[in-house]
Parts: sequence; structure tokens; C-alpha cells
Amino acid sequence: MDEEHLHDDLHVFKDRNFFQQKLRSFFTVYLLLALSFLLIITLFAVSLSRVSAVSSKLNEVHPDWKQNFSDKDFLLFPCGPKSREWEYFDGKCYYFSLTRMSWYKAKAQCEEMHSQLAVINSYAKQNFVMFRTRNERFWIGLTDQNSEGEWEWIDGTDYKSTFTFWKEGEPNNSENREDCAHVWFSGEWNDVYCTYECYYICEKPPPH
Ligand SMILES: [Ca+2]
Ligand SMILES: [Ca+2]
Repeated sequence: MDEEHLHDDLHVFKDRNFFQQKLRSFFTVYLLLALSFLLIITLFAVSLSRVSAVSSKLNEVHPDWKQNFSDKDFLLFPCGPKSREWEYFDGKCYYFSLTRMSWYKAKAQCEEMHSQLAVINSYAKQNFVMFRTRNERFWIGLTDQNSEGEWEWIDGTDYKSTFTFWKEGEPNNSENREDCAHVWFSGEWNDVYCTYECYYICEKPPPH
């Protein structure tokens, strides 16, 4: 083997050595990257499980946690940000129905929504209702079906000592069968038979 040949062999050997070193360093970098990726995934999974554990604990303590809104939301929607169809007036929430039904069904419908047919016990409330009902018939929580002529508010409010707003000549118990009251033109009250179908007003206290 001459000197030139030996030199070439040495060169090839050095090149191979260099290539192997490069390969090793690349492999190390990829290995480190893969390990880091695995570490990040693991940390992410651990964090997620912690968050879900904390969230389920919070839900155990406050079942309505997801329903909680900020004070600002309640200022904007005193009847609850999720109950925008309820209107706030003077410490109470009111629902003006979009469908017509008998007084009995309307009463049941209000109860299903944890409320009752509206009790109009002040001129201010009458005014609010009048503007909102726009001359349309809406049931209120007033009836004399227990004893003819003895009108009773649904919540036990004393009828005789509180505000009334009957239309002139009403209640007239027409055909001896008008036992339920509704607001009508100019918000004035009229008695009509209870199976008549009209809109209705529900009332309930605000959520807090
Ligand atoms: Ca009557
Ligand atoms: Ca009448």
C-alpha cells in the first residue's frame, strides 16, 4: 500500500466518523424533541384533569355555578340574564304570554314557571301593565268563582281594601258565567267566562 492510498483510506475513515457523529447528534436532538413533546402532552393532560376535578368540585358545592352571572348582568337583566322574556318592574318580574288560553290553563302555566297570575294592587303597576298589554286581553289573578261577586286575588291579597280598575259597568257577570278577570282597553278590567282564551300575565319575585 503506497502512501497516497493510505492517505485516501484515512480520509474515507475520517469522513465516515464525521458522518456517524452527525447522525448521533441529529438522533439526540430528535430524541430530546420527542421527549419534550411527550412531556408537554403529559403536563397538558395532567392540567386538564386537574381543571376538570376542580370544576366538578365547584359544581358539587354550587350546583348552579354554571348559571352564575356577574352583578353587571343582573343590573342589566334583574329577572336573570337567562330570563330576558321576563320584565322587571318595581321589585317584581313579569311575563306577558305570546299564546292565548283559558284562565285555568294560564294559571297552571304561570305555576309551571314558578310564578302566579299577576296581582295588580297599585296604580303604578296598573300603568305598567296597561302600556305593556296595548288594549289586548290578558288574564290577571283575580276571580269570583268561589262565591259569585266575592272577588279574590290569587295570592290572598285583600280585594276589598286594595286598588281596582274595573271598566265602567264591570264586573257584570254577564249570562251569570263571568268569573275570571282580564285587562282590556286602556288596561281596564273586565270579567269574562274562565274558559275564554286570551293572553296572560305571570308575576314572580326576581331571582335575588
Ligand atoms: Ca262572576
Ligand atoms: Ca263582563
